[in-house]
Amino acid sequence: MAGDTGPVAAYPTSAHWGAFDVLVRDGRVVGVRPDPDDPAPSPVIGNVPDAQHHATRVDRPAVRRRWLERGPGPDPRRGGADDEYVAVDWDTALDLVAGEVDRVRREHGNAAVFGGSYGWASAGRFHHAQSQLHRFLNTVGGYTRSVNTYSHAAVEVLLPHVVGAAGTHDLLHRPPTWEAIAEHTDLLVSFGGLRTSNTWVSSGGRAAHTAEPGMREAARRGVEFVSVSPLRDDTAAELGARWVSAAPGTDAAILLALIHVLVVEDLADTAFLERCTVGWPRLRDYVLGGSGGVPRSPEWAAEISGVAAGELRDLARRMARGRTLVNVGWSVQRARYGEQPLWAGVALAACLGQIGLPGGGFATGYGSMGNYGGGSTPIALPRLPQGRNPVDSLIPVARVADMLLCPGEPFDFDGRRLRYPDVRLVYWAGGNPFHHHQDLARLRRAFARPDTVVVNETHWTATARHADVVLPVTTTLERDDIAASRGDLRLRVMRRAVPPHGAARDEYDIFTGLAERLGAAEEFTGGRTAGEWLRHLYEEWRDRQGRADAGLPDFAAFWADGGVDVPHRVADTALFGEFRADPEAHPLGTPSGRIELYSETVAGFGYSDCPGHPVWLGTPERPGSAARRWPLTLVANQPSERLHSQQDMGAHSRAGKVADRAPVRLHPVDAAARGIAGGDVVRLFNDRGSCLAGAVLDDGVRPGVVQLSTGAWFDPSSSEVTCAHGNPNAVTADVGTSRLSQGCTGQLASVEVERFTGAVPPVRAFVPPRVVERGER
Ligand SMILES: Nc1nc2c(c(=O)[nH]1)N[C@H]1C(S)=C(S)[C@@H](COP(=O)(O)OP(=O)(O)OC[C@H]3O[C@@H](n4cnc5c(=O)[nH]c(N)nc54)[C@H](O)[C@@H]3O)O[C@H]1N2
Ligand SMILES: Nc1nc2c(c(=O)[nH]1)N[C@H]1C(S)=C(S)[C@@H](COP(=O)(O)OP(=O)(O)OC[C@H]3O[C@@H](n4cnc5c(=O)[nH]c(N)nc54)[C@H](O)[C@@H]3O)O[C@H]1N2
Ligand SMILES: [Mo]
Repeated sequence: MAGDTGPVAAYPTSAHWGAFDVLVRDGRVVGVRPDPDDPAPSPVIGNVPDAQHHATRVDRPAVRRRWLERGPGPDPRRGGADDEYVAVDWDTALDLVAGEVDRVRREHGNAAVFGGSYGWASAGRFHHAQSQLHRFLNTVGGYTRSVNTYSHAAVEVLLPHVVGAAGTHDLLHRPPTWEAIAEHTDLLVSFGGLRTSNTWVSSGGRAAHTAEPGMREAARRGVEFVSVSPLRDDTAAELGARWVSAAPGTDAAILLALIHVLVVEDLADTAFLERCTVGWPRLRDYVLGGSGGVPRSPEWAAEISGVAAGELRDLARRMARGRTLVNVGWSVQRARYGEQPLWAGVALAACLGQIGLPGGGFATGYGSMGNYGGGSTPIALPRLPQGRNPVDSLIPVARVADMLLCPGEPFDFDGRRLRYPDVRLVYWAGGNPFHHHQDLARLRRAFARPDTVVVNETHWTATARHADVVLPVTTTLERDDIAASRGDLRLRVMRRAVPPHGAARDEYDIFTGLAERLGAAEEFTGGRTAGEWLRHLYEEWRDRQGRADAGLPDFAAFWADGGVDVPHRVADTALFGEFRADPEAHPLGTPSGRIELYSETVAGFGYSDCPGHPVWLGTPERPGSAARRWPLTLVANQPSERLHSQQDMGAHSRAGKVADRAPVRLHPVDAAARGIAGGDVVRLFNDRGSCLAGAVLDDGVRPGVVQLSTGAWFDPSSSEVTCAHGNPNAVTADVGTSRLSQGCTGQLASVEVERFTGAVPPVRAFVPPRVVERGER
């Protein structure tokens, strides 16, 4: 991939999509090459060279002209197509931001500063944008924070009620490895598939991609796979999985029907249920249709899910025959009522009686993240300490638009009734809410509300274009850092490969500059330079490994070697093994100490959208007449072309576009009914918004379903559609999973699709905004 003149140097580095070498000539990135030790490198690395030097890199601090001229205040035109920026020098920019932080904290208190700032940013343990921002804000009095993730908020909030906090942690971080699955598991049933491209990614970057080879080896050794999903290619063809094509959002019904079969055919492990769970009689009663309810039979579930009753019956019997692992992927809970399939999945695994046996029971994350099933390392990775936040104001992360639109209003969250703070200053570093949030037209109205929006960014994303002050940040290729993800095999050096782009600065330097202006420099820096921090974080991590690892190299040797293998790897554990063996001696962290198939706590909250045991609450989006108006279900899953919105201008991402836009896949029958041909520009729409996309016909998509992955850069420049480029969040609903978790529900939405017959607008997402010199018009 390198050019053909001049000497090329290779710099090993790391990104969330893996370890690779950057090829550099004359200070420019000219190519990439996979790490030779990576058994299954990801093509996403192909986006790096274009993104590094793209026209959308922010090269100077920039201030929105209207904010500069009018001062802080709500502005309905924030992010408008006519917005113009004025370039300023760093001192001016830092004076403006520090002055505004100071004004807001004095006039409104620190809770008026939102530093929730969710997002994946980049790999690198020290220059991690959110950690830097949080540490800075904590030194100047604190901020309103966000809790939990867009990824799996229902896992984080519901499962502690079901299996305890430590049990939830273990489910997320110590599930059976792929090797254990190959050895012990007969059948892996995955709700939400096992998408290979999702395993290319691990937060923090992984030394080697082990999931794809792990799955393949498990299949070779005879593990059978069942993939319950609306897409055939959610599981790689070579695994030979049985595809159970199911209507999206109906997993809870399917799971309840599988339980029904186990009960009526006397296949449920009642000894396990009695010994290790509470609430089974109530759940059994519900499933059987007691107290005037409906029996949750395969026939009942077939109507809802489109999966034949016979197929469900066979599946339940097969599950009971051998060692079975039930995986509920994160997509399944990233929808309205997302708690239900999770809880029903635990209940099904409990009925099978295999929780705590090697390679059996329940899991949540295979096929969602690359490090899941890749082993664990119990000692935490190096991490920049964030200090203490003296402000107690918080929101569930996906309620950001509600917070900005409804200050002072109450909301429910996990049994608590909280109020939204009155936020005046939004500070975002390392995330792209105009990628990740739902109902982007509504988010634009929300971003009009605060007095000031500050964004640190490498690129002119849609979020940067909604900011009043944009501070240019270095990419990982422009700074020294240390990389690893949870459970990683190796801690790796990320050495600076190229000089900073334009005037871009490291986050650490930016926040040091702000802290100096606010009298908190000493507290923020701890008296260390960035280089001293790297050494300190490494040495502290090495100390934590303990005596047995006195052989770990010191920092200088680690840096010179380019990395060190992470010690104390736990290759395998039988998840919940001790609990299973003796639930009295090793109780779970639930009120009963057992798996709660009925939770008095959750029932006590009185939430109709998340009652005391798993139930079927209906399809996620708008039944009845709305369902007839928007008859197709949009699956807005993760893109195989990139990570979220990052590097969408890169070569691998561009290669996936159709008619310049994000590809939308639909079944040929649905396409024919609408006169749509492959390659057409189509419009996806509902009453919330619309976006254009390029049609791809594929019979591996379930009829009635359309699939448009996330991450096309939001392009609101056309007056005819909400997004001209194909960002699915133009049409998704901004509503929580339930009052319990308030999680992101972006995975599914009801839509209609038509051939776009108007004049097709150009995609303008990759044209940076106008930035003028001060005084220039
Ligand atoms: N419809 C729908 N929406 C979804 C989902 C879905 O399934 N469906 N999934 C959701 C999920 S699970 C997630 S995790 C979110 C992801 O949403 P995000 O994490 O917000 O998405 P990214 O595109 O990774 O945004 C990271 C941003 O950080 C910037 N960046 C990179 N490095 C640095 C740095 O060093 N400093 C600074 N300041 N910035 C940096 C990048 O340029 C990029 O703009 O999306 C969610 N949105
Ligand atoms: N290449 C790449 N990999 C990624 C990411 C990325 O942006 N790019 N993002 C990473 C992040 S932050 C996260 S949180 C994980 C997310 O991991 P997941 O949530 O597991 O990933 P998704 O791709 O959103 O969904 C997986 C599949 O679930 C299926 N599905 C959707 N709805 C339903 C349903 O109701 N029922 C059933 N049975 N199946 C359904 C869809 O067909 C979809 O392809 O992925 C990570 N991996
Ligand atoms: Mo995520």
